[in-house]
Amino acid sequence: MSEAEQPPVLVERRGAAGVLSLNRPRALHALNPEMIALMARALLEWRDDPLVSVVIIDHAEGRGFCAGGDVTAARRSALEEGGAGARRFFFDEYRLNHLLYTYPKPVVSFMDGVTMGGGVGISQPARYRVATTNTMFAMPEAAIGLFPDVGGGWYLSRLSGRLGPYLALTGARMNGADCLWAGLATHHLPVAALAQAKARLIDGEAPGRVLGAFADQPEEAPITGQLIPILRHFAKPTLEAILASLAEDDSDWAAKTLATLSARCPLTCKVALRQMAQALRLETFAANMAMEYRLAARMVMLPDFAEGVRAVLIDKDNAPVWNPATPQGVSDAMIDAIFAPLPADEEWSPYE
Ligand code: QUE
Repeated sequence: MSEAEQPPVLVERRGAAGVLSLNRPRALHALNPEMIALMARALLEWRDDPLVSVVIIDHAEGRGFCAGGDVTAARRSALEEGGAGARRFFFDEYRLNHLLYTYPKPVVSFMDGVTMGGGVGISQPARYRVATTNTMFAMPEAAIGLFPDVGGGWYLSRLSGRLGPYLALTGARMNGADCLWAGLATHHLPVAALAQAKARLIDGEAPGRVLGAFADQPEEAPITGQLIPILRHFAKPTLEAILASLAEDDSDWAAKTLATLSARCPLTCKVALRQMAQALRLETFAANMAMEYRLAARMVMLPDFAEGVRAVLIDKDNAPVWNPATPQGVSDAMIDAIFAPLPADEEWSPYE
């Protein structure tokens, strides 16, 4: 069968496991509406299927795990049809994220490769999260004028120190050892052990036992060398204060981080900082996803999203022109409007 004839998620019950294998290798398994629908339908079915005791989420072939969501399609929807399709995509994607977060059976995600944006959204809600030497974790939405969605506000705001705002604003990459250190992964496995680990899950062995049996101790996490400057600068209360703090630090790290932040979308950065602060105060993941959906419904229609996707993924010039162009140009009133409730009939709600 050629790739065109294969479904973009391979859905299979194998032994005790329901297996969801992302299968869009030419897009690094970035999620499209069909993939969301296939996963949601299988998970709703398996929820009440006594033959399924564990769910595995991985990628089928080639490099993995999942590069994000189909943001070029969302951009097209925003530019050509008022964003209805993009809003439907985010609505359904967040329902899938929430279904996984509240799933009554153990879910095991294998972050064996690039795990960005939408890939974070389907791996972080899993009770067991496996990192490897291939893991490259990032929330890079500030580069495309979006914001760290798919539960990003919930997960990032709950990381230690000021790691969350640092990752949200810079889009910095974390490797498998970093993910294990931060708690974004529960286990680190050798790539050579993944097939055996999955086979034992399919045999019905308890996930904690299986992963514990294969887990290894990775090299020291590189992120641990940056925690002090991250804490010092990213504890500042505003984007302007973070930038000023970095500018006063004459280290190479500060200069590099300042250069990175100066290229990021100012509107996204301000939205993300407020999102981190608010998400930490929310009691439920559902409330977090309802908040994120308000942000997504607004942000997708703003010029920065179309411009960011153009610059990074379409023209690949990596030279977006942001509007507003500076942090000072982004007023509190603009941020307030993005966080405001939607009309009641447009608000997000989870599956029953
Ligand atoms: C920010 C993002 C995404 C991104 C890069 C960013 C994103 C996304 C992709 C992506 C990458 C490779 C592909 C693809 C999509 O890149 O969401 O189809 O082949 O999906 O800086 O949010």
